[in-house]
Amino acid sequence: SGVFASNGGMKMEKTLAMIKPDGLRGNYTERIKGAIVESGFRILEERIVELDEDRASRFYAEHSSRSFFPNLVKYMTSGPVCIMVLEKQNAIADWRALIGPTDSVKAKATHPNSIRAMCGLDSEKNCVHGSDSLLSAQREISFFFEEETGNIYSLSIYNAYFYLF
Ligand code: IDP
Repeated sequence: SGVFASNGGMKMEKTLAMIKPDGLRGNYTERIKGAIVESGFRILEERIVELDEDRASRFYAEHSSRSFFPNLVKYMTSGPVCIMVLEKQNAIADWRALIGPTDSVKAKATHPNSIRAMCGLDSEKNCVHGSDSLLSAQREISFFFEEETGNIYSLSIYNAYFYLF
């Protein structure tokens, strides 16, 4: 019985977390990272990047036909963002739960302990991002950690390489 389902059936997962420009500007980074660590996530990677219009548009390509898209791209290019890869059992759903609903006003009303309730402003400026599925998590992690550097290796191989050299 120690071999199967010793973790209640939940899988070890990686997800992409981002502190958006308003989060960095508002000095929420340390509080957000505190909440991340207290909730049992390991921060595997962390990097500050500035998105240009092209990369922000590609990151949010699925919303390109929405009326809020031009403003979303402006917002996401208004300053640096902090990209993190988080690991934990059930990381994808648990990180989404910790950040709270998209609309920060709703977050304050219904999820007062969420990160968006703590530092978000409205339905656009909601201070953090989290992958919404396994497929998005894989796409978004490689968007920032493989595509940009041209690195074709998995994160674990990348980390092992770092460890060895
Ligand atoms: P999510 O970030 O909670 O997954 P999505 O629906 O994927 O929410 O939207 C992506 C981002 O686009 C949101 O985090 C927010 O910054 C922005 N956004 C979403 N809906 C609206 C809206 O109705 N008005 C303005 N901005 C929005």
